[in-house]
Amino acid sequence: MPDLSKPAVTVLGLGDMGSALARALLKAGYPTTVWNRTPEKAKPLVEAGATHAPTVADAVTASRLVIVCLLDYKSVTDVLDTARDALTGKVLVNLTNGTPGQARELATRYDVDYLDGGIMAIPPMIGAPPAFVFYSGSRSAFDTNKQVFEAFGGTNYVSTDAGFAALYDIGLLSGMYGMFVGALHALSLVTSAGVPAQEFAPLLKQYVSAMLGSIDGMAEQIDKQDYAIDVVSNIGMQSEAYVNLTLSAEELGMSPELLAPLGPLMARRVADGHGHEDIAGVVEILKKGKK
Ligand code: FVH
Repeated sequence: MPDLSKPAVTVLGLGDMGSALARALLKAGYPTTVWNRTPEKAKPLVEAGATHAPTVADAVTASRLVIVCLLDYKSVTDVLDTARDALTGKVLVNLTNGTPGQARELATRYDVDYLDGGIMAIPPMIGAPPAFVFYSGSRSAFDTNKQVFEAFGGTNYVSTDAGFAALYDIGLLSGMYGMFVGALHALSLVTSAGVPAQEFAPLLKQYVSAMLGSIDGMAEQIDKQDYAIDVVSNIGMQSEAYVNLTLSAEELGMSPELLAPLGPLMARRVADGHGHEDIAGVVEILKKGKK
């Protein structure tokens, strides 16, 4: 049963993530109204105590706090444009994945108190401590509703700039996909040579975990724009060794295309006279864009 002393919350979008968010709100006792393009997806939530609204405008009208979690920004504006008037004066929290620029645009599209969010969890994690969400945008909207957001997991407010939650989200996803790139290449390499992936995986995890500490040193060098501080393995040496990653893949008849892009970037840095410095200096090439 919802606790009527708690603020009402509306959730627009009942995909895997929207449903998990609505379920967490219900579990925490918040009176929850839900809407989804395909209304059948509301059924299990209604059985768990949610109210189903037939239209977006009805759903928005039901609560001061409106949370939207749809596939992409196009679906968000398609849905919210149908309820412009009803949105006026509401707190709108957008937890849809997008770019910082998209978040900033959405922040000014409607007459709302806007918060953007980046969910750092998969749906089954929602509601438990390892899950957390980056928030940015209206500080007062965050402070007023922080307790509600705690139903989803940890809260991390990063900036009044609405684009920053997406920035931090994409930053962490970049690290995750970088790890996936290395792991997929490594497992492809060893299995091409007949070594079972499951036999090699513990070694991979042990080595990658040990290397994680190097992120702190890189961050210091990048902030100081000094890639000669505490150099352990200079990029000149690493650039030569990196060629062997591609050659080994080719010897085994596998494609080196996942890992290949870093090689020419390292070689450029060496050619520019930075061979004695650390690999972190590659960011200086990346930050200049595609020149
Ligand atoms: N699931 C995950 O692991 C990740 C974790 C981190 C955050 N992401 C982002 O969360 C957004 C929603 O993801 P999702 O997992 O809920 O996605 P789906 O299960 O595919 O549900 C998509 C919902 O969007 C609705 N929808 C799509 N297009 C439209 C449209 N043109 N108009 C109205 N609604 C639309 C869809 O409706 P329906 O198909 O059920 O009718 C679902 O409600 C996403 O940004 C992730 O990147 C998830």
